Amino acid sequence: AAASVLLTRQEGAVRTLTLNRPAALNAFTTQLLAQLRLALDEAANDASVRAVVITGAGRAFSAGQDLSDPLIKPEFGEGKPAKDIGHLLDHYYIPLALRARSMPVPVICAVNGVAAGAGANFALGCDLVIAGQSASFIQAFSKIGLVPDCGGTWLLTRLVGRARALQLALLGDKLAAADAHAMGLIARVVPDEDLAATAQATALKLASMPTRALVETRRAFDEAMELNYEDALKLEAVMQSQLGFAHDYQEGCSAFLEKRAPQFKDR
Ligand code: T3D
Repeated sequence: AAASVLLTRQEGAVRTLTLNRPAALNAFTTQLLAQLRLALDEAANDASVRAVVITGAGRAFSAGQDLSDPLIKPEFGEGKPAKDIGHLLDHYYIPLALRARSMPVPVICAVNGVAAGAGANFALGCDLVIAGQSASFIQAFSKIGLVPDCGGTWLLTRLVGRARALQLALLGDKLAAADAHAMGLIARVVPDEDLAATAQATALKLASMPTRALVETRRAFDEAMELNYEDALKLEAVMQSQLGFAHDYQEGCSAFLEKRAPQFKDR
């Protein structure tokens, strides 16, 4: 039987999803995009999962859209077949990006090699991006006549500012992991041989923490980017009010005062 294009495993409360089309540098076919979204749905709906790690098999994280994938909605112009990329985004990339960004648990992307096009931007949308030292990021879109998608326009401008976002997106040059880290695009760079263990240890640590508060932190940061200062302060108050009645806050305080390790369980 053909190997699955997405591998799933779980260690403790950490679910790891591995893109598995190494011969094509884990380029996204509609099949892989659908399976990744389904796997995230399953992780979201499984109470035993408290953190997710996404990584790639082989020497790449993902080369982005598989440019040889069969047309998903053929249209014909000037006598030759064309594909409606907007349709591809509407039905595959947008639901996937929204699914990842709204996971009820933290999502770590372990970037093990090149991340190009939608592969780069899918990674950058995750909560923590940890890269191996030989990893790289390429906004490949301009080279084939497209704009950054899979959240690139929103993510890049916010992560590194307009000037550097445009430099990356217009030139489409390969950005080394160390440079991506230095400009604030990603959280951390580690030696290649330490990547999997670092991602796993970070995920296990997050999985032992107050999951609901972590996820509300992500949501607060995303919403705050669209709010003025006073409205951000008020959103913090609404969230604190809700979290303050939850189990994990009581447990966190009790454990601190009793000088013992907390047992968090909200999700
Ligand atoms: O449909 C649409 O267009 C919608 C678009 C949606 C969003 C996007 O993601 S657009 C961006 C798409 N991605 C790219 O343009 C990147 C294309 N790939 C590359 O530029 C290079 O492969 C890399 C810089 C990523 C890596 O270069 P290198 O030299 O390390 O590897 P390689 O030799 O180019 O690739 C190895 C194999 O993977 C090769 O196959 P082969 O010759 O061994 O049979 C290559 O064709 C294949 N591959 C790499 N990227 C893709 C791919 N096959 C299909 N689609 C790819 N994107």
